[in-house]
Amino acid sequence: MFRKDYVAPGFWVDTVEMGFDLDLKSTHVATRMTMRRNHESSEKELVLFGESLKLLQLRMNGIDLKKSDYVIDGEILRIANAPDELVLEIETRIKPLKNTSLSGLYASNGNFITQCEAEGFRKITWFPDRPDVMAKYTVMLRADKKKFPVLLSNGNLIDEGDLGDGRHFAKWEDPFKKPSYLFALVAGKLVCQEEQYRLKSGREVLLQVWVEKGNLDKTQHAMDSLKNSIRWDEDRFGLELDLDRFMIVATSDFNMGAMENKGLNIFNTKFVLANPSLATDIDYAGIESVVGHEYFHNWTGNRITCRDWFQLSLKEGLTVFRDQEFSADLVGTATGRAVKRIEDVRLLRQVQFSEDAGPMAHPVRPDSFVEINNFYTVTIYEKGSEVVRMYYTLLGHDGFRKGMDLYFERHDGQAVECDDFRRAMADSSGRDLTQFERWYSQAGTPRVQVQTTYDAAQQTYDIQLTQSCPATPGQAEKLPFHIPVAMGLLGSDGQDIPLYSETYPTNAGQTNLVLELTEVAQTFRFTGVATKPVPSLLRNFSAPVVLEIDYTDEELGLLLANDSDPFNRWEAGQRLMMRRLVKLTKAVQSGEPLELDTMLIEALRATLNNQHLDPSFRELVLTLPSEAMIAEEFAVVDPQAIHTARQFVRATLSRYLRTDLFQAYEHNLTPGQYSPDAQSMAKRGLKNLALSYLLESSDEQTFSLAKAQFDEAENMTDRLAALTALSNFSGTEEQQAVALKALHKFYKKFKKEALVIDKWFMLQATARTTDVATVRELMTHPAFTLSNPNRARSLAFNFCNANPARFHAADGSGYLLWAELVIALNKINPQVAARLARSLDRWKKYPESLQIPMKAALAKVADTQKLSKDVLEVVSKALAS
Ligand code: B3K
Ligand code: ZN
Repeated sequence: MFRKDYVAPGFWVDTVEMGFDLDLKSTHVATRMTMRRNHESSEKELVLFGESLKLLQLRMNGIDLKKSDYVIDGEILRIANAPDELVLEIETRIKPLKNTSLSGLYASNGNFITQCEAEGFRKITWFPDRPDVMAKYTVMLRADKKKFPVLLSNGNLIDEGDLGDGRHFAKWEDPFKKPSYLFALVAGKLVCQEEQYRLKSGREVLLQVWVEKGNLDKTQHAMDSLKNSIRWDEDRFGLELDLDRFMIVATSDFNMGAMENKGLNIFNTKFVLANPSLATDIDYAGIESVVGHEYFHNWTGNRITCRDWFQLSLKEGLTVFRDQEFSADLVGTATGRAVKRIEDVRLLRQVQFSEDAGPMAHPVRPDSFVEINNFYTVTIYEKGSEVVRMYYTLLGHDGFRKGMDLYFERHDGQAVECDDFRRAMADSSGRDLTQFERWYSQAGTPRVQVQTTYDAAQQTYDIQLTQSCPATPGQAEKLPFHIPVAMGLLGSDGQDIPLYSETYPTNAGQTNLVLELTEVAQTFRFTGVATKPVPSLLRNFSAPVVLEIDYTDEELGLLLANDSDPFNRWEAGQRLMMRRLVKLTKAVQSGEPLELDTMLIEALRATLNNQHLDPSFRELVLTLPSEAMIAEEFAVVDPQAIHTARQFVRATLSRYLRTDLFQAYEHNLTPGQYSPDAQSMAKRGLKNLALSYLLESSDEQTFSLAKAQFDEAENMTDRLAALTALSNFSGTEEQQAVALKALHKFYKKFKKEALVIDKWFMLQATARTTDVATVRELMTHPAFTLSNPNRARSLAFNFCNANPARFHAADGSGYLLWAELVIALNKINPQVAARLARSLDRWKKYPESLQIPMKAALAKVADTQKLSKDVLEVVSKALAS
């Protein structure tokens, strides 16, 4: 599929009426739609899409169509010579129970669930299943009353009743037109927590969170998050909930996090269910952000949707930006915002930068794809959000809001393109954003090189910025981007100095400035600079680029201790660490002795003990770059050497900061009832980081600290942190036995809680001692199955993606396991299989000795019979790189 080939639909659909006779084995679907010709389209035939359907009946304007009246070619059904206005009636039969792809209509624990984005609706009925066809839906659900007491679909419930013969019905009407990917139905044994909620306008709406029986004690946080989301969108963007009822349904069988179906969001249980004894602080934060994300889609995605799937980031990038801002606003404090920003940037750098540097690299608005489901990527989501954030940085808070207002004013009810969003931002601000378009069309992570010159006699300071962008598949040459570089200058006392630049006269005297880099190279001159300053560039990570700048250790120390921009303060610490981690990795490779200088240790000690800093910020500063991040610093990756180097730093810090770490542990206890508020979460975070460092030292004192925390924990955050520390502890045989016992105890205690058992698998998948053999053994555990995506991710994905030193075993056994898993998953669930397939994207970055077995594993997958196009696209792009 190519973006340039877009053709508007030959026919519009105005209304869709659907009737479902729900039966797990065989469901009958009757669809009646009113259609009219789109005279502006060059597509003259009536085109419908369908997949895995049994077509029973096709009727046009009341007349049964004969086989000769239409052509079915794979997934496409064409009717030539259709009249300009018509009613099309279609009857199909589908098999939900056999549908293990979790796309379309499928069964989960005996309930019916749907997932239609991107192209799942065509597994329910023949339909012009493309996002630019928006229609109004009325849905009649009929099912056995005992087995399926609850019947839900989009919009408002307009009728319900008994059908006799043990069956009942519910009729739903969605007053808003929508693309088919937002269709949803849910039927089964479910219970809900519900609440009437008053909007700012005074209108009352019904909010419901539906779960399986036994889970009602885990819905409060999702409900609170939903109410916070509704309020936030009113306050920050003036956007009100447009329905009288808003429902969330949780299912344990789901391919991703959640889905924004109109008025009937369907969620992975992971992002709904929580109570203190089962969910961690990270889970609580995840629920808040995903509930927000799906709710915000109601305006950015549903009311205004995408013209075609190449525009996916139009809704995803924007909605991620909105959910990031939501979470940041809820914390409220400046440090809280910075902490959220740092976490988001860490993800971007670790996963998106890596994607941008591999065979699947694609622009935020891709030009082609084989399988759209492979393009729900960190580039579309996270880089897409960074692109939206750059408008925010360039236009300011009020300017951005104006742009959003204009976007809604112009496009409400339409299916549009990324360019329409950019145009709204440009027109509302009067700014020329033509060059900004390259952020959508060019893939790759731009590099910005910094050169500075200080002239003491003239008191001038020049910052020269040079940009470049590496080649990506299909894009050898790149044109310069429009890059906002937020910055400040620090004096030798660490304080911001006032900025005077001829380029930005209206900002004279301010301490923060956004430089706009639009050419390959530009020099920005600052005047009246009394002493040589230390530059703080790309504040708050104002653009998704790699900033190449030569700082001395002293300069980084100054920034870490003083920068008024908390993001860059953290960044300075990361640079200090990275410099050493790279050096140490090289030392491991060449067999030199490993040493860590006191400069870093003392800088970290000062941060750890700085009571003026928020504990969550201190936790982030003290967290070493991940092994994956360190790998990005090397042309050829040596996973074992990186692991050894990083472990050495952890162990050294554990030894030198022992007293400080014990103190941090003691100071950040959170006695009393668990609360997921920012302050308590921050304390637990720092305390548990201290614990994990302390357990790098193998002695009885650290061991019993973790053991006691495990035994006495009253919440999952503390319990899991302790168990993780114990599982990675290398102590005496006796201690190992105790640790193993704790692991068994944990399993026994929580074996009925699927989400906790996922954690149990995850913890083992990522443990230092877990090798391929351990994973194979865990796969035979009765609780393990590849059919459930959460479970598959907990063990298989975590091992392949988050335990690099073990996965990249020298004998290639990790890759063999990977190939077996991808092949097995391909039969069950192509979307999930294709995700796992991506673990070998970067095979070219490894030494020859690993490349050979990696390539063999990729080839093995590529040669598999009946390979889905999902997996085929991923492995063939990897092999071609
Ligand atoms: N829009 C959905 C993702 C659908 C993925 C389809 N393979 C969730 C979200 O981004 O909110
Ligand atoms: Zn989304």
